[in-house]
Amino acid sequence: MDTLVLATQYMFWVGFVGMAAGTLYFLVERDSLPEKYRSTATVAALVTFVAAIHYQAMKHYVGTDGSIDTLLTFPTEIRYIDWLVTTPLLLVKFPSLLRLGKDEGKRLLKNLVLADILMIVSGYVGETSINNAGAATQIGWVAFLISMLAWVYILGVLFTEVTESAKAAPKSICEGLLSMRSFIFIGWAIYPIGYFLTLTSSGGEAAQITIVLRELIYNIADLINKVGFGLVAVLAVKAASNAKEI
Ligand code: RET
Repeated sequence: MDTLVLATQYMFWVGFVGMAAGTLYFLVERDSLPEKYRSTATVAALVTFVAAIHYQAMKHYVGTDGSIDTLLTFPTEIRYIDWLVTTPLLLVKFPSLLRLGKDEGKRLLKNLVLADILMIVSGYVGETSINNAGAATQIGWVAFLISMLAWVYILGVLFTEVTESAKAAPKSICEGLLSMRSFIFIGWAIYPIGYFLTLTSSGGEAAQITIVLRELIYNIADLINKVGFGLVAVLAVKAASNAKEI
């Protein structure tokens, strides 16, 4: 238990350092990409930079003293503000790498971002209600379902429309887009698992532990989905440029 609390507290630290290091890497790599594709690295750096600021704040709130009371005061609103800003930025990378026509790109982005905002806002409403009650709530369940539906919609768009257009992109970019699609499918699935843990708890100390575990899971998922996802996108552009496909 103490170890779990400490591990979660230190993962806020590791999250901060990882996001800061990711930002530096994406900015340094940016200039080595073909000009038309540099925005991919810029957006990746923006995502990790915004996250680094939020992790800096969160790590300050949750402390490093191994005490569960300190950790349970973590600010859910900062976590969700971070997601509200960073997830649309992650989704922007799809139309930008596909290099779609203006109208087509705009429409695709609009659908993805609206569903994404619904997913995050609904998750926030559910999670704060669970935190306040210290256990599962009805609002928590309804919000979970709405959020899940929005995520499934995003996956639907990625597996149909985006996959179709990806086939027309240069080979390395297409491969990168398909891996990025897997991040949204597998990497993003980690978040509802974390949330679900708190939905199945009935209160008391056990419920507090699920909240701590949920935050640990979110921290690990964030590193994968922000730094890992950015790396895949940037390396795909590099590979395409090295192979003279773009
Ligand atoms: C919530 C609520 C329960 C249902 C679902 C959720 C999804 C959260 C996701 C968050 C992704 C965050 C990322 C941040 C990185 O920048 C809100 C936990 C489906 C998918 C990728």
